[in-house]
Amino acid sequence: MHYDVFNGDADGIIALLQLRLSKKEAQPSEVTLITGVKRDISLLKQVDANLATSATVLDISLEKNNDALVQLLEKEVNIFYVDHHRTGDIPQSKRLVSLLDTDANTCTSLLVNNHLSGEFVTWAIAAAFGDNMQTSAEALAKQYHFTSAQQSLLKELGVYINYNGYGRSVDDLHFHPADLFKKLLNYSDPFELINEPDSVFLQLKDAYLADMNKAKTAKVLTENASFKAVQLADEPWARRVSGVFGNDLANASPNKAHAVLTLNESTLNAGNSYTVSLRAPLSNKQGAGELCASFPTGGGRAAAAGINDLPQEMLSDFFDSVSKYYA
Ligand SMILES: [Mn+2]
Repeated sequence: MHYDVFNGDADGIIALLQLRLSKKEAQPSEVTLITGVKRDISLLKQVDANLATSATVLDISLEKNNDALVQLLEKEVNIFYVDHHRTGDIPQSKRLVSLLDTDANTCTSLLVNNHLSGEFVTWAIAAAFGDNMQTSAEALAKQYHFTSAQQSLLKELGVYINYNGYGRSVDDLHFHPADLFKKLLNYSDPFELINEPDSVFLQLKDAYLADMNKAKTAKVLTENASFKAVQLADEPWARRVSGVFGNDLANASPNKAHAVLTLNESTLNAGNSYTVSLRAPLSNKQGAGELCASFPTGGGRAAAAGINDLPQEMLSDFFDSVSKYYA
């Protein structure tokens, strides 16, 4: 049994899409898909080490999946691992083939695109836009002579697929990421999907625009020259839109760091806490991962990171350390 393990965002879904559409890759006959909401990155432990003979792992931090990876390798499971998040120590094994690059301007779909020598570059461009890698996406689009109208459509597609990955649980999402992947697998050319009436593209677009419209009412918690933090309601629409809304804020003020916070439902015996998504300034893509990792339940990449459960009493500490870091 082969397992495809992938992040439920645009980058994870489209990385797998390129591999499964490919005529260059040997395709597994029997596959189990493992994915989840974008934040759910401890996915590798869901692979059944007794059933698995091989696994493809995409767009989830090796550091966060190290234990499960080591166990699978010990059980002689062959692993193909492609990712751009923090790696931590990389296990040495002849059963592990990896493409790992933590450069802030690359993403898993771009690494897969290189691996496939551009076989599905149109999809890769959409994924890079979806992961908010504007510069890399535009450079690749230019290299392949896409018009600016085509670029905007691919950007929309990437943003909408990415938007679908955000939520506390898959119940918040419009499509389960595994279902969305299966739908997209019908299109080797994303423009075919974009031009189809009543397509998934249009369904996601309508939902995205409705949620973004609501997000414009977000409360500003703090704002200074280097940092802005806003709070969204604890409702499914807000949990869905938080990530892409953060990208929008970042694009509007490229020299500022941005945080989007949503209040978590208080758990029994616990005070209020926040889910935090932090983006480094686009002009200075560093530090976000370390800043978040210095708080309990935090982590991520240099350019974009998060904290799953920031206690209310640490809020001002967090604001201070982010403002100071980027000042
Ligand atoms: Mn990614």
